[in-house]
Amino acid sequence: MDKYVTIEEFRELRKKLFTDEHPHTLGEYEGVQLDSGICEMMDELKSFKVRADDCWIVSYPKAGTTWVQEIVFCAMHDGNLQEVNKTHTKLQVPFLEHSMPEEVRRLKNLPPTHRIADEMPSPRVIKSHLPGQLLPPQIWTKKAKIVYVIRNPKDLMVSYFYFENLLNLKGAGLPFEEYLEYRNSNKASEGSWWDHYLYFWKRRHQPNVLLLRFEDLKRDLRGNVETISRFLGKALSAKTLDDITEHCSFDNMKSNPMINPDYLLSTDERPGRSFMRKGKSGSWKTHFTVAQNEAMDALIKEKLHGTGLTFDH
Ligand code: PPS
Repeated sequence: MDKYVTIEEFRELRKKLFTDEHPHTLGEYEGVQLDSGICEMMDELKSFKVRADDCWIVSYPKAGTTWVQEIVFCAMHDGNLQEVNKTHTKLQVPFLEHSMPEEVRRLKNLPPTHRIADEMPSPRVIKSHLPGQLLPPQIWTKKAKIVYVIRNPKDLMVSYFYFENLLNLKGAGLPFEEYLEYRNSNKASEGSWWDHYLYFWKRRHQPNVLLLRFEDLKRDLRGNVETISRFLGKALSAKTLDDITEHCSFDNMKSNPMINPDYLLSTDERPGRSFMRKGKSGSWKTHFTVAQNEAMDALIKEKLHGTGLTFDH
């Protein structure tokens, strides 16, 4: 993407989004709520040409996408961190369905993201938050590698709550109680987290799928860096695995201007308002009331009953 825009230009274009002129609105595509702009692209995305040597990072938002994406990108580049740090990760890893509105892109002749991805050399790392059934069908016939990330849905709620407020998305401004109701309904963007999770949970044993948990990355980052590298067919040295682990620690990712999305997304610069917010497991404990926790437990039980998918407390 850096062939089309510099980091500064991207930042300037991005400032125009989610304002009164370009508010964040949702539409519906095949029964799933998505950003209106994404709905308009969806028919075209179905014929997106997937390559067998792609690695896709797929997730429900706020599950740990950026973290896993960075590990994958580093491993794909054999741990060459100089190469990895050359430009911002957001310009190196196309976010398949996410393009700025045409009138904004036109200011810099920036094509939609999927067309830029079409031109990128192999091997590509591609990010998507689309639910499995809406991903380009070739992802299954070409057997591209897919790393799918899940996170305790309670922490996902907290992280998404702050994110929607940070970027002025559809759910911004709602009190936490109402936000929980919104995000736990089919009216939320990207559909319900449980449908999203279960699509990949059911496919987790397919050889081209690696399902990871945010909580496991927190417990053992080095081990997960190794698992991801092996999945990508990379036999990296212990030193390289150590370096990637260090590069992908929360503090390093937050302080690395080529990773932390704050600058690119033109987020609110007040202290404490950051994409890289806390990076912890269990944040929900300081946000949920006892009643909210009970309601969420009941929902998790109802939606995941009989699937084998559970979450630590
Ligand atoms: S997005 O917008 O969907 O791409 O967001 P996503 O990247 O999926 O999730 C953002 C949350 O992941 C946390 N994060 C990390 N945690 C620990 N270590 C590292 N290295 C790391 N990188 C990102 C980020 O802080 C968000 O979680 P919260 O709980 O809001 O802090």
